[in-house]
Order: sequence, then C-alpha cells, then structure tokens
Amino acid sequence: METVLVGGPQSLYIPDLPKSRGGRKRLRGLRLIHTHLESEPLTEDDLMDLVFLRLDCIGAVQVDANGGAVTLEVAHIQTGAGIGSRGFEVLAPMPCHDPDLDFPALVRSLESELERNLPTHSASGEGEERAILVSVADSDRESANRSMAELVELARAGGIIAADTVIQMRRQKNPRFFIGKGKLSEIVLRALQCGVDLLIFDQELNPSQVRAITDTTELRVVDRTQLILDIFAQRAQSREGKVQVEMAQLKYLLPRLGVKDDALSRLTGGIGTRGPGETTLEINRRRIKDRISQLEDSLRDLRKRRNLRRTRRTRKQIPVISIVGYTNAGKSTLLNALTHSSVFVENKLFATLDPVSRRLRFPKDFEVIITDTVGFIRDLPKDLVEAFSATLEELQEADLLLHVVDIGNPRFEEQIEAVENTLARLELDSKPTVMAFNKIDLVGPELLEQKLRKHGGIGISAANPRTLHPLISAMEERIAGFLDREVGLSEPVGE
Ligand SMILES: Nc1nc2c(ncn2[C@@H]2O[C@H](COP(=O)(O)OP(=O)(O)OP(=O)(O)O)[C@@H](O)[C@H]2O)c(=O)[nH]1
Ligand SMILES: [Mg+2]
Repeated sequence: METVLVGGPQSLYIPDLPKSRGGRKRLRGLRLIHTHLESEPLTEDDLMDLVFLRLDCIGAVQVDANGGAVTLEVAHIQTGAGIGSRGFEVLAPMPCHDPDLDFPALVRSLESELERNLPTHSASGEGEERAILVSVADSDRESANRSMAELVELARAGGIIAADTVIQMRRQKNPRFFIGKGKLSEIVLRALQCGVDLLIFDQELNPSQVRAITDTTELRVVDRTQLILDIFAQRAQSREGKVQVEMAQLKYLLPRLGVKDDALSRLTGGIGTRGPGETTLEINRRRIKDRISQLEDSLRDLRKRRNLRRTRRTRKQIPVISIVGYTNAGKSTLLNALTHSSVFVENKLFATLDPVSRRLRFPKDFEVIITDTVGFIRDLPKDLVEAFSATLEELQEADLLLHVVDIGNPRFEEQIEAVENTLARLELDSKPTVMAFNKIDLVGPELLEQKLRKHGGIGISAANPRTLHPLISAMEERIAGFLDREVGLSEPVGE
C-alpha cells in the first residue's frame, strides 16, 4: 500500500501522486481502490481519474446497509483504443472477499501491450521528437483539416513527427482546457499508447489553459505560435536573424510569466528551448526585460547599417525586385534559377530566414537586384512580424514584388490570400506586383489555364529554367517601364 486517502460521501480529493515508474510513457504503478457508500457503480469521474492519472486500475467497493464490503468493480485502460472510443474496460463486479482477478498479471499484460505499440527507435531516426497534434475548430471541418495538414508540415520543419492528429469540432471552447475534457482524456490515452509526451495545439492557447492542460495530463503543451518561433530559432543563421528570433521568443514569453510560480519552467519545458534563445529562456522576468531592451539596441544598430547599405544602393539607381510568397512556394529555387546561384533550398517550411540579394542582368542589358527573403504563413505570429520588421523593411525598397505561388499546393488560393494580407499589414499592397504560378509541372493544363486567367499570373517551373522566359520578359517590361519614367522625369527630352 502506498497511500490512504479519506474522502467524503460525494467526493475524494486525490493529491499529487508519485510519478509513474517508467516516466510519463507508462502506467503509474498505482491502483486506486475506494468505497462507494451509496453502492453506485464506477462513475464518469472515476473513469476520468483512471485515464488522467494513468492508474494501473481503479476499483470501487460497494457496501451493504451495514457498511460491509460486498462487491468490487474494477476498470482498466484499453491499450488498443483509438481516438473516439471510450478507452477503458469495466470488468463485471466480483465478490470483495474473493476477487477473481490476477492484478499483477493484468498490469503486466497492459504494460507489455503498451510497450509493443511503441515505435522502434531506430526506425524513426535518432533524436526525432514525436507529438500528438490537436486542433479545436468551430465549424468548418474542411478548413480544420487543411490547417492540420499545415501543422503537420510545421511540426516536420521543427523536427517533430506527428504520431497522431486529433480535431475536435466544438462551437464553444472549454474555458479551462480549451478542448473538451472527454476528448482530452482520449488524447492522454493516445499519448500513452504512442509513447508521446508532447501535445501541439493548432490554436493559440492562453497561459492558464496551457497550465491547466499540463497539470491535468502531465504532458508538455506547445501551440502553433511557439512551434513557429521554435522553427525560426533552429533556422536563424545570421546575427540579425538570431537577434530577431530571440526577441520574438522573449516577447511571446513575457506575458505568459504573469501566471504565478513555475509557469516559465512549464513553458520552457516545451520544445521552445532550442536555438539562440535557449540560455535566456531560463532567466526571470526582470532579466528578460533587460535582455529585450538590449536586443532592441542591437536591432536599431543593425537597422542603421541596413539603411546605409540601402541608400548606397539607391544612389546607384539599381532597381530592386523582391521575391515574396508563402513558405515553401519555391522562392529560393526561383532566385537560384534566375541568377545561377545556389541559395539553400529544401522541401520544408521556412528554409530561408535571412534575406539574400543577387544581381540579375536582363536580356535588354540592364541590371537589377533580386532579393529572396523569409516566407509568409497564415497567421504569422505578431511578435515575429514585429521582430522581423528589419528584415521585412527590405521589401519597402523594392520597385517590383515578385509573388511566387505554389500552384501544386491544394491550398494555394488561401496562401495567396495570406500573402496578400501580410503585404497589406506591411503596407506593401500598393507595390507593383508580378504573380508567378510555380510548380506548373505538378498540375494539369486545364486547371493551370483557368487559374492563370483568374488571377492574372504567369506559369513557371522554377525547377526548369526553360519555362522562365515569359516571366523574365514580364519583369523586364515592368522594370523598363519604371526606368523610362524615371529618365523621363529627371531629364526631360526636348521637343
Ligand atoms: N515540382 C516542383 N518542385 C519545385 C519547383 N520549384 C521548387 N520546388 C520545390 O519546392 C520546395 C521548396 O522550394 P524552396 O525554393 O526552398 O521554397 P521557398 O519558397 O524558398 O521556401 P522557404 O524558404 O521555406 O519559405 C523544394 O523542395 C523545391 O525543390 C517546381 O517548379 N516544381
Ligand atoms: Mg527559401
């Protein structure tokens, strides 16, 4: 026996229990046997406790009129149950004086089944983290699915494998847990089955929700914003990129420190502990504020230098084309193809963080600077946009925006909208823009034709330089137009 608890007729308060014997991925090694004075069967609350506390089993003793123990009802988790099923099995009541059950054998078999379900380590690659991805959506199942598909990609970009995904359709969010409590218990069970101790939510959670879920499930909790911040932290190469990411991470963290005691250690217990922000994430609020103002200083410095470079460039009057677009649209591939360079390209979200500029000579014999920068995404976290304002300011000097769209992606129209919204947020929506529909090799000619007509774009395949001529001509024409106008303004030609 480990602990004796005394409760009232209606309820039993269960204090913090000792940690499970094999870490969070196994049963706790405890059976909870309690008395039901009204002789009622196992209740919904009992069964929730069974799952949330990962008990080996839960038993209720039913009593007779004199308070003597009569029958024992026992439930245990089901190791094979998936999302959507109840996840536990209630055994037929047995006589208390002679329960017909070999407990140790039952627990052994549950644990060995759990063990068997776990993925073998080498198969998934070393050091890869696994998580259950969770979304709570209000009405549109289709869009929740698409958003989840993107979250899976985001997780992959952050080096995390999605062990399972769960979408709950729910008009009203549970204020405490955000997700429904029943669904949360299914998730806990699923986590146990998959040997996962990380949940990633597709929606932003408030600090007390993160805390409530962490407390109840003993699983680490991260939301989409934190995941994106984490990817940026892993990717940042340049000093400027690192400063910007650290700033965004700290600004995200700061309001979340309002919740008392160890909220910080809980938050940083998530995956947001890698990358440049790593050391600073452990320090307290005061020092975070100091650090933020320090970072602001260095960003101001970096921005000054950037401005200087820019003025020099403008003085030379070289037109600038900036490539913009949703992440993974093929921006860097296009820059490489246009300028015969070898900027890093990868089939992962946010491969590029630091802006890159290259020169490009057009057939008509004038030169432009073409820049590639960080990709956009739907609901780009506010702190990131702010922190990356220096990088994004580069776009202000562009004479022409080249908006690259991945027409091979089924969500490309939403992506166009997300990019246009971000451009509007950056007050860039009035810039002249050429739209390039990339990856035409992935779609049929009819769809392509229809979409090009609808959006007024030019079809290309950045992977195949022979397809780029129409785009090059279109850009050349637009730029030549500006140059003529500028020449016309500064040195009016006589009669
Ligand atoms: N099938 C096909 N794939 C392409 C084409 N152009 C680029 N890709 C692939 O698309 C993926 C993303 O390309 P990137 O150039 O890294 O995309 P990006 O827009 O710079 O992405 P981020 O920097 O992550 O925002 C890579 O796997 C490319 O090989 C194309 O024309 N056809
Ligand atoms: Mg790129």
